[in-house]
Amino acid sequence: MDYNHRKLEKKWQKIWDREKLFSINDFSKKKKFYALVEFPYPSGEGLHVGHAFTFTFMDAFTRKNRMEGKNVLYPMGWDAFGLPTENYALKTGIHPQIATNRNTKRFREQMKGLGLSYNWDREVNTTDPEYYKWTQWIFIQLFKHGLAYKKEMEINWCPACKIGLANEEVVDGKCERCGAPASKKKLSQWLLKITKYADRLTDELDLVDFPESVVASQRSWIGRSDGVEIKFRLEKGKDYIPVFTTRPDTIFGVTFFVLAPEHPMVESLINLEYKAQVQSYIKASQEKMELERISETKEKTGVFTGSFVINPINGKKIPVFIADFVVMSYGTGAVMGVPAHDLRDFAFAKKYNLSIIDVIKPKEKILPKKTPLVISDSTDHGVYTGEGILVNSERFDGMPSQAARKRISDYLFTKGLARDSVQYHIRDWIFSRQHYWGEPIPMVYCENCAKNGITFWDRPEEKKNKPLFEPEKDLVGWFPISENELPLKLPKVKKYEPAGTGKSPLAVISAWVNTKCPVCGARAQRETDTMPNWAGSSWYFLRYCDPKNKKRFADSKKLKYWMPVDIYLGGAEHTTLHLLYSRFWHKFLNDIGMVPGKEPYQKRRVHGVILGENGHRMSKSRGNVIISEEMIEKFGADSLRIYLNFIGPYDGTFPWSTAGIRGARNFVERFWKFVQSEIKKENKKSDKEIGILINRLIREVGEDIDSFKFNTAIAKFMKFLNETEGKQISKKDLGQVLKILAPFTPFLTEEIWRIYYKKTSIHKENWPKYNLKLIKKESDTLIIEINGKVRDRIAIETEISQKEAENLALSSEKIQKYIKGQAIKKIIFVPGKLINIVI
Ligand code: ANZ
Ligand code: ZN
Repeated sequence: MDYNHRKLEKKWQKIWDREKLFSINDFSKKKKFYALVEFPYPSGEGLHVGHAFTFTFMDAFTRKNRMEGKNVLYPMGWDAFGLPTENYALKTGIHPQIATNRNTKRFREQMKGLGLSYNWDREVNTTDPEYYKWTQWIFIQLFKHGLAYKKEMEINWCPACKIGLANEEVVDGKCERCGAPASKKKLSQWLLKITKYADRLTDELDLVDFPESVVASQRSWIGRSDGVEIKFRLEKGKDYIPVFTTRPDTIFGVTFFVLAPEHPMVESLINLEYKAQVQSYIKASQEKMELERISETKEKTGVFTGSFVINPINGKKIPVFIADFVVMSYGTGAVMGVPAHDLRDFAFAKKYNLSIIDVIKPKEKILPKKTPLVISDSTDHGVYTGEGILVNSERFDGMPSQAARKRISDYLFTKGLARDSVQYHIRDWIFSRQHYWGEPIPMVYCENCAKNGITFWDRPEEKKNKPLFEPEKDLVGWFPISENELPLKLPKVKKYEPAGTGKSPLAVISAWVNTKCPVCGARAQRETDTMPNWAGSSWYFLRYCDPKNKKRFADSKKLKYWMPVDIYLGGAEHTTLHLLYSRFWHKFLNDIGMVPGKEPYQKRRVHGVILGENGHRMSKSRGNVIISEEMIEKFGADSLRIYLNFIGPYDGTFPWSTAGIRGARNFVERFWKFVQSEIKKENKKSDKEIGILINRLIREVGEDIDSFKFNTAIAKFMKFLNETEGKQISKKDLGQVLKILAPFTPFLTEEIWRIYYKKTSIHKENWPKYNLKLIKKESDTLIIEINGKVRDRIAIETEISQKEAENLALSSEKIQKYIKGQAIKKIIFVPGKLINIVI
């Protein structure tokens, strides 16, 4: 029988579809297992081999879990809102929904071609109104609970895309999508208060199994900073201005004081003499973007106000400046300047010739007691930002900085001049986009109600519902549409171009915009912004638990059965945004009693990347994209799967290699021929050593799959084939091998299985058990070294003890020659492998 992958793979695809081989039941008595891979954006190019890489090893993993008797939820869907499809519509006039449907169809076929064993009856699509109905519904709940608000905001603006950008979409000052330099624009935006969850998003990372690098970048993105607020009194008048600092131990080193240009106290502090200068400075800084202002490398600028504050620790007079490296959105918008120990303060002090006082000395540089300490304004001054010992700090001198931090704040606490403060770098999530191809934000603005000062929470029927968080003040006139009007569908438009005025294309469809106020019935307008493409992916894992539910986003019993996701595989690029946003939504839904558990994902793993054959990232513009369909056509899905599993560790980065996939194809063919030749020999027993080899293979392949070492699993099959070719193997034993190879080459193993073994699928078989006793008897080689040099090798049983190994080694004739008359200092033993005698 020839190995014709085209015929064979098409045939099984059809049969599996017909038999609904991988569909599952909720509430089965089997142990549930929820395996999730990030759903793709269905681009027009189709599935490339990088997609195939990440999907195919997860597929092997889930197939093994299924064979072990678990009820495996392994769904797939489409994260289909977004700019590329909208831009395509702009260019071609083809409705984004039509393009999306075409692309998803192609993706689905290609995934089936690859033999991916998804629960296809649970597919979701974020652009399906039956899906985004619930995305809108969740938004309404967020609004009702005080977590969505509207604010006139200076946003990052891409003049080329004519779209507002979230901070994370601006990379090096440029639009992430098109590369044009980003500018600023004032727009009224919807924001979500992710900041209210900042503490839990940090702390509750302890509850989950995420790679350390993921935990670290989530923590640093949230940027929790524990410090103190210290009040500085104005020299004139009674007012105090608080600063936020993480280094109260440096307070004796304060030589200037800085307010953000937007600080509310600025006005009252400006001395007449300096007024003109200060005002022109404030105007200039309004033109800059926040990112530019806080950049470490940009030149620090500022102006003197003519006023002074008093340092609460020693009563010293400190000049007050206004400088735009201090931002109003962090801490208190005011900073105590310590140039000796802070880089930005240092640059500022240099520029404006302010004095620099060392107050922390690195431990090793502590000066002998009698040396007079120089209060320095010298030019050869460096900045020391580390920990050390206090100097120039009166009664705190000689104290380690960490201890001084506490002592100084305690002293100020008792005087009522300080309090603990925790700050977070994370900002509220800007949730408005001025685009067509996204979920319409289901809100209505009523001028009439706004005039009467009515908010959503003022309505009598809302009085008894207590929002989780205090709503923002300026939301008069804004109301969600009634929940039974959901989904609020995207209207048909003639043009997909953003209005360019900052409004979305929906703004020009007056029939859609004009509506009635859900509260007073007066004429009102719909919100015309749409949601960011992060919205649909923030809760899709919940919908998979119950994708067809019409009454709820998912039934609570089903959620309870399936959640949390046991393993979530995704890309490194989704570490900070998608992962944070979806954890935030899940925590909120948990707070309002809609989902079980605090965290949605129990385990996160980050997959690697397949580069183009030339070692560059695959991209259409580089022309190095390898489409999996073409590889499947040429080499077969089983060979592609073997190649991608074998290429290296799942989290590595590898260039595609056509030679590599040829090698994989050779292995597949060899295996095919091996089976063909063995299976014909009737009624035979396996050779004795085959039994041992197979037991070992079952154990090792199983362990490798469990620990995501797919490449070494494949290597073991290759070794096995080398060791077995030419020997006798029984049909039963061969069946065991087929079963454990089935997760990797589902087509080929199914073909053989259904011809020679059973009428039912191999993929419904149980994962084989191994016999530990047989493995234990297996012999191995013990390497014996003297002082790290190999001196002998002896055959042993794998699991001998150190004592046994020592006895064996010391009784070897070769070894005895070396150790004769020598003292043995140490013996190092690596079980089953090596013993090293140090003499
Ligand atoms: C005095 C000081 C001395 C500071 C020193 C640092 C080192 P993180 O760790 O990121 O929280 N800061 C506070 N509010 C600011 C604002 N609105 N704009 C710009 N900078 C601000 O940083 C905390 C430090 O950032 C604070 O501690 C403050 O400078 C500065 F040797 O206070 B520090
Ligand atoms: Zn109204």
